[in-house]
Amino acid sequence: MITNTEIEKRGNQQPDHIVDFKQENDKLHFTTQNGVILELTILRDSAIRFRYATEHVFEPDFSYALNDDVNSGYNELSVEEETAAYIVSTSKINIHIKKSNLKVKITDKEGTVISEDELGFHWEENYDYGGNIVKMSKVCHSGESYYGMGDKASHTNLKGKRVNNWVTDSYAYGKDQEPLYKAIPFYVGLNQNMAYGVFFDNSFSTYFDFANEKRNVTSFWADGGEMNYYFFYGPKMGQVVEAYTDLTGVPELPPLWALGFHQSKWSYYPEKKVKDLAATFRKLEIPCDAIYLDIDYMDGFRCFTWDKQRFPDPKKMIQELEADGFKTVTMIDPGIKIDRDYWVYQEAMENEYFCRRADGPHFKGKVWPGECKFPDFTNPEVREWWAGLYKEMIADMGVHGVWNDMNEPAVMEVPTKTANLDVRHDYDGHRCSHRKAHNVYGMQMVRATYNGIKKYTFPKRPFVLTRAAYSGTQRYCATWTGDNVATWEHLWIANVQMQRMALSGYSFVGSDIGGFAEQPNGELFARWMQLAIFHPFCRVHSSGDHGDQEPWSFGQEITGIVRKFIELRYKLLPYIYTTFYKYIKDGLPMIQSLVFYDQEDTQTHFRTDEFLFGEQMLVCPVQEPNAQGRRMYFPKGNWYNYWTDEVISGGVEKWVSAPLHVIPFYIKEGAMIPKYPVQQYVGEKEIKELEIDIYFKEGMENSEVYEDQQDGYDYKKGRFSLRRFRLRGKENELIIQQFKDGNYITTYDIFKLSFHGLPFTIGIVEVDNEEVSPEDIKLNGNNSIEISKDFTELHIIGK
Ligand code: NBV
Repeated sequence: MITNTEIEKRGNQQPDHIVDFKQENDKLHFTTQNGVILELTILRDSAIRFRYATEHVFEPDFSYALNDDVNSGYNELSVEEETAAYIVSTSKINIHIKKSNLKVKITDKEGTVISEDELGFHWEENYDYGGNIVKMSKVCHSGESYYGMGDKASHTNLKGKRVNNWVTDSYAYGKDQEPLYKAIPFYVGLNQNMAYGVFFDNSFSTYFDFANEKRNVTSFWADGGEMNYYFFYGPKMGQVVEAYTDLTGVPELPPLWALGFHQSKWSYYPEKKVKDLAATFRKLEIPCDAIYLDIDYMDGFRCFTWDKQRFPDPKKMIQELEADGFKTVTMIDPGIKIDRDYWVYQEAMENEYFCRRADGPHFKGKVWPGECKFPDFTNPEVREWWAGLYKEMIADMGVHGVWNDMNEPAVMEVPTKTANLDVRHDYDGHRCSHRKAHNVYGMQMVRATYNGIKKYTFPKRPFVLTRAAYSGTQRYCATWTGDNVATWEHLWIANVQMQRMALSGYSFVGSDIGGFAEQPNGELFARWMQLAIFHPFCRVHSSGDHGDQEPWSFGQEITGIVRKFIELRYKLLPYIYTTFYKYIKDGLPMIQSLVFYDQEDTQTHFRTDEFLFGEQMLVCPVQEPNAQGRRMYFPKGNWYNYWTDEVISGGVEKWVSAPLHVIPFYIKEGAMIPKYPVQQYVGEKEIKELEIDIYFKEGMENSEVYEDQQDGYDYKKGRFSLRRFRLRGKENELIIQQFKDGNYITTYDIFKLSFHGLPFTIGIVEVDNEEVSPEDIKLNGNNSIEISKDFTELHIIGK
C-alpha cells in the first residue's frame, strides 16, 4: 500500500495555469499549460462528473458501475470567465475553477462553500506500473463528517479513518480491518448541514483518507487508472444517496419469499439432513422460506454437478421441499477444477474462456476442488456461456436461487489471497491486468449468474446472492457481509455494516445471523436474530464445524424468542416489501442511520447503534450480554414503543427496558403499518384481510402499502396495488384518506384497522361521508374496526 507521505516524498506533480477552455453541450474542457485536462460533465443540476487527464490524453471511457438508463438533464448551465477563475453555474451550485492551478471550489447559490480542493488533483509518475498514480485532496472543514463506503467494519462516521477498497476474502475479520469483501468507493460528506457525495469510479485498488493523516485534509487516490469522480450535492443526505443510486442502479423487485427467513449452514447434506431440517421447521412452527446448499452438494466441488451419493435425486428433493414451502438455493464458486473429464472445464478450455497470465499460460489457483482455472467474467462471451451453464440447475432441477461465493476471487495458499496481478482480462474489450479488473471480477461473475438465473427462472423472478461487489452490483443481487464471527463485537459490526451498505446504494444485504465462525451462545443468537429481522436479507449461516445454529439449537427459551421474532418478520412482510419498493423507486435506503434521518441534529452525527428500518420504524439492538435494557437516542418526532405503546418524544437519550425477549423497537407517530398473518412461508395462506396498525398522531403523516403478485413481472405492466394513506389526527377526530394506484386486485377485501394511542373514545364513524353502525365495522371497544379496502375517506369522531 502506498501512503500519503510516501507520495509526497516521491514528489507530486500538479496542474499549472489554464490555457484553453472549450464547451460542447454538457461537457466542458479546461486544459492547462502542462497538459492536464479537466473534463466536467453536467449530468444534473447537482450531479457533476470530474475527469482529469495528464499529458492531454484520456483513457477510453468505460465503467461497469454505471446503470444503463441514468437520468440526466439540467435546467441551467452557464460559464463565466472572471480574472482569476471560471465559474460554472447550474441552478443548484457554482463551480469555481481557478485559472492558475485548476483547483476547484463548489458553493451553493448563496456562496457557501460545500467542498473545496486542498491540493486538488495531483499525480506522480509510477515506474513500477507505468502511468501515473492519480490523487485528489480536499479540505476537511471542522465539524465535517463522512459516511458510506460499503462494508467497512468501522464507526458509521469515517472521520479520522483511512480505508482501502480491494475486494478481499476476509475470514473472521475484525473491527476496523481493511480491506473487506466489497469495493464501493462512494462517500457522503456532511459539512455545515450540507450533504454532498463523491463517487470515485475507479476499479483499481482505491484509498480514502478522511482526515486521518492530516487533520484538515480528505484525500483519495488509486493504484492506477484515471481521476474520475462524480460529485453530488444534496443538501440533504437523501438527495445525495438518491443521485448515486440513480447513477449506479437498483435491483428489480425480488420475489417476496426472498424477504422471508432463510436457513443455511456449511453444509447441510446428505438429502436426509436437508429433509429433517425442513421437517423440524414445520414441526416447531418456525417460519422459513429457503434452505441453502453449500459447496458439499457438488461432486468434488465441481460447479454445476451433484454428489449423487449425498443427493441421489436432487430434482425430486427440490420438488418435495417446494411442496412444503421451501426454496432451494445452491452455491456456485468461480474456480473450475482442472479435470480433463469435466465438461465445464472442457468447454472453457475449448473456447479459451480462462484467464491467462501476462506471459501466456493459464492462471491457476488452489481453491476447494484443488487446482482450478478461473473464467474471465469480464469477457461478455464468457458471461453468456456462464449464464447458460445454469440451465440444467434452474430449468431442469428446479433450484430457486444461487449464491456466488469466493468471487473476489479468493485463492488459497498464496499470501495475496487472490489472483496474480499480471493476470489478463478482457474488461469488455478494454484489455487490462488484474490490478484493474480485480475489484469488478466478482461483480461480473454475479452479473453473469444473474442473467442465467433470470432467464431460466422466468416467468418468476431471480434470486442471487454475492459475496464480492463493486459499485453497481446492487443491480443484480443481494449480498451478505462474509465470514463474520459469533461475538458481541460482530453484532455491532453487522449493525454498522448494514447501515453503511444501505447508505452506499446497496440495501439488499444481511449478515450471517449468529456469526459464521465460532459458536454463539443462546443469548447472542437471540439478540442477533432480533436485530436481523430488521435487515433486508435475513439468513442464519454458520461454518458448521462447531455446534448447531438452527433456531432450536439453544434450548426452549431461546427457541421461543427466536420464533417470536421470525414471526414478527413475517407479519411485517408487507411493510418490508413496501420499503423495498421505495428503495427501487426513489433510491431510498431501506436502512437509515440516524444522521440520514435528521442531519440537522448534530447528536446524530456520531451515533452508531440506532437506525430506521424503512421510514417509520426505529430500532436499537442490544449489543452486550446480560442486559436488561440500554441507553438509546431518540431522533426528532414522537415514537411509540412497539411493545407497550408508550410514547417517547425525540431529541433525548433515554434508558429503555429490553429483557432478552425484547428489542428496543419504536414506531413513528402517525404511521400506518400493514401486517400479514404469520405464515410458515410466503404464500402459505391466502391473505383474507390486511391488518393495519394505526399509531395516532395529532397532525399529519403519510404511509404507503405496495403489493403485487409477490413474484413474476406483471407488476411492470401495471398489475400492482399502491395505497397511499394520509392520516390527520385532531384532538377529537381522526381522518384517513386513501389514494390508490395500479390495477392488481389484492386477495382481501377488508382492512382491519387497529388503533394505538387514540386519545378519545370512538363515537361516530363515517366511511366516504356516510355514517356506519358499530356492528357493520365490527367496532371492538376502542381497539379496532373492519372496513372495506376501497374506502377513500374514513372519519372517526370521538364521543
Ligand atoms: O463454501 C464454504 C464457505 C461459505 O459457507 C461461506 O459463507 C463463505 O463466506 N465459504 C466462504 C468458503 C470457506 C470459508 C472458510
